[in-house]
Amino acid sequence: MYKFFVIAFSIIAAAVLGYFFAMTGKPIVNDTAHTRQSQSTCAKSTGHADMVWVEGGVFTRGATGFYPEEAPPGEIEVDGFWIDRFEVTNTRFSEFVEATGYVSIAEREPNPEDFPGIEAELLEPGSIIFIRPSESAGRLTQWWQFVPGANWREPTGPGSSIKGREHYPVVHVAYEDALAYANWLGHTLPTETQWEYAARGGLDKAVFAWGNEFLLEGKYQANTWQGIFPVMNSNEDGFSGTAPVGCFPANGYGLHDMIGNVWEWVDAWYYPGHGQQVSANGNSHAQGHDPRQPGVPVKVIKGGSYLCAENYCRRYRPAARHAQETMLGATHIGFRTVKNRG
Ligand SMILES: [Ca+2]
Ligand SMILES: [Ca+2]
Repeated sequence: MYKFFVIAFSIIAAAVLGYFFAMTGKPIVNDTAHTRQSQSTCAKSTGHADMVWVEGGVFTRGATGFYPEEAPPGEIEVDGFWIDRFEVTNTRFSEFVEATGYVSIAEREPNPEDFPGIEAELLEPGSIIFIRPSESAGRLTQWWQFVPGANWREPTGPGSSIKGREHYPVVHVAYEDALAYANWLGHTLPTETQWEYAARGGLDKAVFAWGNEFLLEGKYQANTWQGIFPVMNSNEDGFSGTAPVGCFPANGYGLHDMIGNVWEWVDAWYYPGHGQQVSANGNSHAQGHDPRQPGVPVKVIKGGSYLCAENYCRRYRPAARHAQETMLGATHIGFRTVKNRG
C-alpha cells in the first residue's frame, strides 16, 4: 500500500509540476456570471435497472489540442448499448456487498509477497485521500495521503461513514471492485469507446459534453474545481467535494455526471495514445503502459473529477483520459456499468 501511495503521489506531483513549468493554452473557463447548483434539484437514481439505451452510430473518438494521450482522433462505429444513468452510488454498492459478502481491495490485508522490499508493518489496508495543502502542514506539492482504514464504507478514514451519503458515488473502488459489481448484475464495465460515445451525448467533436463553452447559459454542467488547485476552491458550482449523483444537468443522452464528480473506470488498458500498445523502446505491454509509472498495470479512467481545475487536470472533457493503477482506488474515482444487447 505504501508503494501505491508513492506511485500515486509521484503521478500527481509530476502532473502539476508539468503544468506550472510547461503548460500553455487559452483559458477554458470564461468569466461570465454563473449560478450555484442546488441539491434540491438533484435527480435520484431508482436502482440497478436505471439505465439508458444509447443507439449505435459513428463518432470521432479522441481529440487534439489538449493532452497528447487523447490523440490521434479517429472515426469509430459503435453498436447500441445500455449504460447506467448515474454513477454507481453508495446505496447500490452496499446492496451488492450485502448480497455477496464482497470485500473490496482497500479493505483487504495486503500480501507482503506482492510488495517485495517493503516492510510488512508498513502494509495496511487503506486508500488514498485528497487533503488540501492548507490542511496538511502547508506542503504545496502533497495533497494525496494514504490513510489506513479508508475504504468505501469509511471514505475519509476510520470513524467516518457513508451515512447521509447514500446518493453519493461510491469511491475507493479499485478496478477489480468495479468489475465485480458489474458482473454481479450481469453487466460489464464500458469500453473506452462506449464511455466516450455516451459522454458526448450526440455532440460529435465538441470540446465538452454539452458544447464548446464551459458554461452553458451561465450554469455549470459538471462538478469540477473552481479556483487555483489545490489551494483555493471557490465552490461556485455548489460542491467542494463529490456531489450526490444527478445534481448537474443530463447530457444529450440523458446521462448525468459523465463529466466530473468522480472519474470512472473503463475496460481498457492505458497506453499513452490511442492505438499505442508498444512503448518507445519497442517493448509491448500486455497490462497497459504509463511512462510515469512503468511496470505498473494501468487501466483508463475517464471524465475527470471534482478535483479537475482549469490550472490543473483539464480533463473534464469526453476525449480526456488518464492512467490509473488497477489495484488502487481513491476519493475521486468511481464507475458506472453497461449492458450489451445479448
Ligand atoms: Ca465542485
Ligand atoms: Ca463522472
